[in-house]
Amino acid sequence: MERTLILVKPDAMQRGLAGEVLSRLERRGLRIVGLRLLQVDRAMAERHYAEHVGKGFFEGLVEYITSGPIIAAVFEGSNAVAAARQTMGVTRPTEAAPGTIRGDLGLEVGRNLVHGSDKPESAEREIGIFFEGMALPTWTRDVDRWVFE
Ligand code: DAT
Ligand code: MG
Repeated sequence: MERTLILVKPDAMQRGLAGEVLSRLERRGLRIVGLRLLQVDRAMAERHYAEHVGKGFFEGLVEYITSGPIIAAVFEGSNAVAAARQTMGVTRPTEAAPGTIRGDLGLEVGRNLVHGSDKPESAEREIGIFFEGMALPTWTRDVDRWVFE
C-alpha cells in the first residue's frame, strides 16, 4: 500500500472546504491513516518546501502556508500518490481539469487549496515532517476488497 501526504491549505480552511477536500479523496477510495490540525511555522514550511527555497514565489508561499491552521492528512491505497494528484488537479487552478479540486474550486496558483506529495519518496519524507514521532494506525476496512484489487 502506498501513502501520500495531503495538506488542506489555509485558504481551503478559511473557505470551509476542508470536508470537501478530504471527502473527495476519501470517496476516491483512499483510506485515512493520519489526520492533524496544526499551524505551520516558517521552519516547518522551509522543511516541507525545501525544493522551492530561494525561488521567486517562495516568500509568498511561506506567508500563505503559515497564514492560518491547516489539516495534514495521510491517505493510503494503491497508487495513492498518483490518484491524489489526479483528484487535486495540476498546480495552476486555471489549468486544472474540471472535476478536480483545484479546477472546480480555485483560481490562483497561490491559493490552490491543497497539497499532495509528488512521488512516494516525497510522501515518506513529508509524513516524517507532519507526523514526526507519531505512530499511524494500521487498519483495514470491510470495503477494502471492493476498492483494492
Ligand atoms: P504542487 O503543489 O502542485 O506540487 P509545486 O510543488 O511545484 O506544486 O509548488 C508548490 C506550491 O508552490 C504550489 O502548490 C503553489 C506554489 N507555486 C508553485 N509554482 C509557483 C509559481 N510559479 N508562482 C507562484 N506560486 C507557485
Ligand atoms: Mg509539489
